[in-house]
Amino acid sequence: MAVDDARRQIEQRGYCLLKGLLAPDAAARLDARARALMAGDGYVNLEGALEPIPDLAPLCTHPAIMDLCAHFLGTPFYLANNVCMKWVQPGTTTGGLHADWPLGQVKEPYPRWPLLLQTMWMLTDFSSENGATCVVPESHLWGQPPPGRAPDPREVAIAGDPGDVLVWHGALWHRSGDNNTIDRQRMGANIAYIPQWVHRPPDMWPNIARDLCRRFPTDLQQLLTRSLET
Ligand SMILES: O=C(O)CCC(=O)C(=O)O
Repeated sequence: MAVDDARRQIEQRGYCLLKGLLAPDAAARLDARARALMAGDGYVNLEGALEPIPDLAPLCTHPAIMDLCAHFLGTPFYLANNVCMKWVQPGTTTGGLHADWPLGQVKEPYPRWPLLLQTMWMLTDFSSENGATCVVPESHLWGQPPPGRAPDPREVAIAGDPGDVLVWHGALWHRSGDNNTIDRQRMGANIAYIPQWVHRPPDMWPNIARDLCRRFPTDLQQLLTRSLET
């Protein structure tokens, strides 16, 4: 998708789907690596996944994502969550509808510009059957959070292939979908970015060891400036 179309879709609908940013075999390798580190039932998160899986580094600085971050957040911008793997296992029921932090701590009506830009790298296929992220188009323009956590009749499940990336405005109402299959996993790498003027609470997401950070390319080191262990 042309960069202008991606920007326009995020402005107007609150999200866009970028196709094929990662090769399917690379997506499959990251999925396998994550699953080996994750345990539990239902919807399992691995917060701060960049530290145990440094191969996620190129996803954090992909040029198409950097362009959208610079456009919507201004420069400099920073990583917020240092990658969270999000695994929806077969038989998992719905995640609650929400808008993302720091909304909830911000006076309504919410601003039209994003306080957080979100991405979900699809490492498996995403479908309405296996728990694709569901979004309510244009809800980022409504200036408020959803009235409750129940699914919304206006929502759509964003289907995609391994290597595709869903990008959304942090005020867009969204949730993880149900996985109604008996055997199809859904794994995503969720990477969130904040503008310079939004401060990342030090205990909200895992930080990154300084030694590891120094081994990353300089553009990623810059994005991690706010996330270093003390
Ligand atoms: O896992 C998903 O599809 C949704 C993720 C989500 O709700 C979030 O990152 O805020």
